[in-house]
Amino acid sequence: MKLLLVVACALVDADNRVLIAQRPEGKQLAGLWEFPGGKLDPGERPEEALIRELAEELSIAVKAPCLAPLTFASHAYDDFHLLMPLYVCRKWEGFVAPTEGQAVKWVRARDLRQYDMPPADAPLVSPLIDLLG
Ligand code: 9L3
Ligand code: MG
Repeated sequence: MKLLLVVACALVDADNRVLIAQRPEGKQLAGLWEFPGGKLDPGERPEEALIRELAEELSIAVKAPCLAPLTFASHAYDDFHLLMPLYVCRKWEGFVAPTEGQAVKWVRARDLRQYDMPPADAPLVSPLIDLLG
């Protein structure tokens, strides 16, 4: 099975809330709430992909994504195996402005379970609650 590498980010604001984005209509998994991110371009390092994806999707410039992923999602879809590190980031420049028409929300970690998430993202919630309370 093909391995797909995707990066995701838990953006955390000053009130310890985490940003989730709703996948737009027309995309796979439309309507589900995810941690923003996307596929690595060929040869790209994960941290570079994270900075690029958040600039493209949310118009922000991430500064110093934490050095190591908090955890990894690993999920086998029908046609590919998704491996996705989750980075935590508290520093960025600019204001979050979604560029793909996606809805976004700032949510306390413990409230994340109230949102329907892709199967890869849902298991990332527990480690985030452990980190953020
Ligand atoms: N995906 C799952 N959870 C996420 C992200 C950013 C992506 N938090 C999955 C959805 C798609 C694949 O990874 O199957 C590629 O993502 P995109 O490029 O369609 O956003
Ligand atoms: Mg994306």
